[in-house]
Amino acid sequence: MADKPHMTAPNDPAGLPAPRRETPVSPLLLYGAVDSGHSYKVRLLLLLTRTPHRYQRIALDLPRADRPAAFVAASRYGEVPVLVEGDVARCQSNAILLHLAQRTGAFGGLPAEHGAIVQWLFWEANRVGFSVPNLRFARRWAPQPAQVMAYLRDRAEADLQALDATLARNEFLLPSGPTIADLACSAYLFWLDQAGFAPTAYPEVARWLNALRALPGWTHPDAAL
Ligand SMILES: N[C@@H](CCC(=O)N[C@@H](CS)C(=O)NCC(=O)O)C(=O)O
Repeated sequence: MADKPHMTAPNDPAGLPAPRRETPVSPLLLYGAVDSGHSYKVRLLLLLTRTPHRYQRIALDLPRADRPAAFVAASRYGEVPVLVEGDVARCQSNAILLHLAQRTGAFGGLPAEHGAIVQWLFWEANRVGFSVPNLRFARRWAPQPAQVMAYLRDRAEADLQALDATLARNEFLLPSGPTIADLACSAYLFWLDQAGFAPTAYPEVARWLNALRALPGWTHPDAAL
């Protein structure tokens, strides 16, 4: 990565070095965007773990080439979120969650749960992290033909049903308590009404979202992003 302006302090006009900072600049920089549940998962984990970081919002309505050069350089897939740490730029929200769980030692579950957590992250990427955001996007910003809307709605219903059935047996997705699996799978569900679902339509999901809201440091996506 070429661009690391946030890592350097400016010199003064006389050419003297900048005074030593009392608090070092955070080495973590998260690029995210409003309305992006994928960004929200990562931001929420940083907030819940009180991990020092900077957050920079990217305007996704700009064409990719017109976004800030440092972000374009860091974002391998042109998408948010991206977590920059020194010379390393990490993409893909669930991969970032896995990294941060290891880095912080929090929300990673028990060692025996790691395989199940990874399975939930892959499930989320292909199921509830696809269906609900696309349905919400279509309803709010980009209406689609009826057949497409029905397809998205059917998929979202199946995914919410699957979550509801699991959560009827467990308080969180994994027995040990809240993990990155919960953060990933719930991210877009704090906007469930915008996808056209009543908050109480899936009672176990509703209970689970309330349990997540009760975590110290939990922040609604509209405020976090
Ligand atoms: N699989 C990716 C999905 C990321 C994604 O879809 N990001 C969207 C916002 S939620 C984005 O950056 N869209 C803008 C674009 O593609 O130009 C992840 O989990 O990080």
